[in-house]
Amino acid sequence: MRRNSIMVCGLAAMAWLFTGCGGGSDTKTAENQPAAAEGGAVYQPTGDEGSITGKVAFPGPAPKAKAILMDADSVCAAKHKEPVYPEMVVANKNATLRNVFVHVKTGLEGKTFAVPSEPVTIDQDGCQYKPHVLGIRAKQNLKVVTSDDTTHNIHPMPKINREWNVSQPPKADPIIQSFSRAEISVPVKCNQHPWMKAFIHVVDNPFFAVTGDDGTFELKGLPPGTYEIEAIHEQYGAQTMKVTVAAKGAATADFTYKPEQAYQPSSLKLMPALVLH
Ligand SMILES: [Cu+2]
Repeated sequence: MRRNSIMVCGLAAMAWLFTGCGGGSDTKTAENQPAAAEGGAVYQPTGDEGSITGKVAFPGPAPKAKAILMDADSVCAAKHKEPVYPEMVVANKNATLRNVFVHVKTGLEGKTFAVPSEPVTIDQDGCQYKPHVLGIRAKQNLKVVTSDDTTHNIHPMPKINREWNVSQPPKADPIIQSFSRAEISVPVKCNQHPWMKAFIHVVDNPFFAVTGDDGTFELKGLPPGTYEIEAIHEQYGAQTMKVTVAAKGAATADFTYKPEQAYQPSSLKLMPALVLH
């Protein structure tokens, strides 16, 4: 009997521990606070910092996309006079690619950077996420707002962070959440509207950018050093490049994605290099 009761207590203690780790209110509060960087002194600029700029080229025409059918929710449909296309592949007029997340993947080991107290905002507007791709620091607040007169249910699906989904009716207060660990490519969906998709990239340094309508990016304030820069696109995957930033230097990192890569990923190695006109 005695042995059994010890086991029960042990199990209860374990259950308590797991609850405490996984989703207890204490943990939740801690996660929602902007935190100072962990693991040592925060990096102090020396005046020698440099930058990396680049462009993400996208030669050739973008694959044709079907317009999104929003008829399932008349509020969503009514907000658009023009057809709305998925943002999976958005080619710019200057033959560049939008929504590519570029960041420093390696080279900053041993350095820590303060987490901004300002949140990163994602809006649900016209039943689309704005922005479609965003970068955020681990432990930085994510502020979810809505501009729609319909209820959304935002649902990020991380692999190593805590998964959550929160319903947000029209005019509701912003939802404040955060991700405790760095994790690239966290898919986000809306449980109400299956076409709503976004990607959140959670990183542990401030050197990241998302390409806009000119396909360029800039990573400023980098300590001198050699870095592995990674570009990530939801359809075309990841590419990396080694870049050295000299003291007060301005380095370049240009990437290229080809439209056909998205649809034949398994045969890429067998294909000769394609020339696009
Ligand atoms: Cu929604």
